[in-house]
Parts: sequence; structure tokens; C-alpha cells
Amino acid sequence: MKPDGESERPSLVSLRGVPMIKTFADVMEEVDGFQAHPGDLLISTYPKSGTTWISEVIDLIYKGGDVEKCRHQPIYLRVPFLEFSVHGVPSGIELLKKAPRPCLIKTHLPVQLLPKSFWEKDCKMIYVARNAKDVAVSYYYFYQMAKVHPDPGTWDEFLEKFMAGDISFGSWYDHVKGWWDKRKEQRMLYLLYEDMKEDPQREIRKVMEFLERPPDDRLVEEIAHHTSFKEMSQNQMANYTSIPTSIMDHKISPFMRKGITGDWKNQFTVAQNERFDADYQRQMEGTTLHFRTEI
Ligand code: PPS
Repeated sequence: MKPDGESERPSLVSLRGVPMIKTFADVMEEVDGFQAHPGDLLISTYPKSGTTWISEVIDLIYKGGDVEKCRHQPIYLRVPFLEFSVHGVPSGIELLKKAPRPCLIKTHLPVQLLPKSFWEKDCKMIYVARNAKDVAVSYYYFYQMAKVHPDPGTWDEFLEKFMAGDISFGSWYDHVKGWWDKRKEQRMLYLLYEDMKEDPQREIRKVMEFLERPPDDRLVEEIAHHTSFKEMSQNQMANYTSIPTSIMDHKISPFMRKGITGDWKNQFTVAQNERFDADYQRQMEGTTLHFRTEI
């Protein structure tokens, strides 16, 4: 038992070989049977890769840049999280049952676990990937504050688990490569967090083109402004502060933590970096997918 009424951290279960939060795995039968609408837009990411950022960008595009309309609801209600299921709050499937369709849908599922209906209905998909080192750091702090995760242990222990893929949603390496390999078979836009940091307006234009929206410089500028890290971290409808603290405790680490590329340099030791790089080469060998770890 933990002191002060703090609940025990749950362990992960294996869902067809992918480590998964148990309450998420429990609803996978329902998720498998989910019927996508041809007009639904899927936002897919490995955790901590810019999901909330791209979701806010896309919601603003859909709402013609109307910030007030986006402020009516928190991001997790505007963009239901397909496989999300935690006691005491509505699950992704429950939200989607009530949502006006077509709609925006978030997932962190590895490509092989995506319900087949998304492929059959030829839904458009936007995937965002972020470099492994910054994801590992961001995930380490998120594991601490989002209590549905197991205890991350020390940073060194967590980094080992990251390299082994022994964390919620499994291997980062398999995830980014799996979705990359599918991008040509599907109507998919594959974006990189580092590109969004480097030139948000350029990437917003790409998204608008993919969504067949007319180019509009003023709209692009407005969206870039409202989705900057500074703006989003202060926006209660985007920063997850409206989630009960029993689920996310921002006092441990804020959801909107730093929002930069290269924070890994403040976390990795030289030895950890060398070991990580060697393992990275092995795991990413042969892929045409390349990341920048600084911009
Ligand atoms: S989750 O829980 O998987 O959905 O998290 P996700 O939204 O994918 O990733 C959270 C990280 O993204 C950063 N973030 C941003 N960076 C730049 N600009 C904007 N607008 C932005 N919004 C969120 C957030 O701070 C997390 O990264 P870290 O490195 O932890 O700061």
C-alpha cells in the first residue's frame, strides 16, 4: 500500500504483443469493432509526439480559425481518444458514440492494431512523429504525472525500458516505422514534430492542403499564433488541466512541459547517449525515415 491514500500504479498487460495500460486493453474488443465514417480524420501518434498540438491545429482549421468555438470544450472532448478507458471518465468509445460524425479521432495504436474499418473506409490520416530522445524524456515525465502508467522508476531504468519497447503502446521504433511503411497505401500525411517547431506556418499549410482547404495566409498566421506552445500552455481547453488530478497531476510535471526540440540534452548522460545511439542504429537500420534531434 502507498501512503496518503495514493493508489498503487497498475502494471501493463500484453495486447497482441504490445504492452498496454490494462483498462485500455480491456476495451480493445469494442475498439476493434469500431465503425469509422469515411469522413472521419484520424490523428495518429506515438505518445508525446505532438498529438495535442496537431489536434488543436486541425480543430482550428475545421472551425475556420474561430478560437472561441475551440474554447467550448477541452481537447479530449473535441478529439476523442479512441482506445482511452479509465474508470470514472467517459471512454473514447463512449464519446465517439455520442459525437456528431464525421469527426476527429485520436489514437496511439501501433499500425497493426488500428481497427480495420479505418482502412476499409479509406479515412484520411495525419501521423506525427517526434525524435526518440525527446519522446523518451517527455514520456518519462508524463509517466510520473499520469497515474494510469506504471511507476517509471529512475530515468536510467525508464530509458532501458524505452529502448526495449517495454512501455505503454510498445516500441517507439516499431510505431514510427510501421506507420511510415503504410503512408503510401493510405491517404496519409506523415509530419515531424521538429518540422512543426522549425516552421509552424509551413506545416500548417501542408495540413490545409491535405485537408483540401483553400490557402489562406491570414488563417495560417492566426492558427500558428493560437497553437504556439506559449498560447496552448495557457489555454485550459488545450493544456489538460481540466482532467481530474487523480488522472493527471500537473504539480508533479505539467502536461505542457517544455515543448522544445533538444531537451534530451538536459537529461541524457554522455554514457546513456552513446548507448542509445548504438541501439538506435541497430533498431532503425534500413528505414528511409530520418529524424533531427536538434533544429
Ligand atoms: S499525449 O499525452 O501523448 O497526447 O502527448 P502529446 O500531446 O503527443 O505530447 C506532449 C508533448 O508535446 C508538447 N506540446 C507542444 N510542443 C510545442 N508546441 C505546442 N503547441 C505543444 N503542445 C504540446 C508538450 O509540451 C509535450 O512535450 P514536452 O517535451 O514534454 O514538453
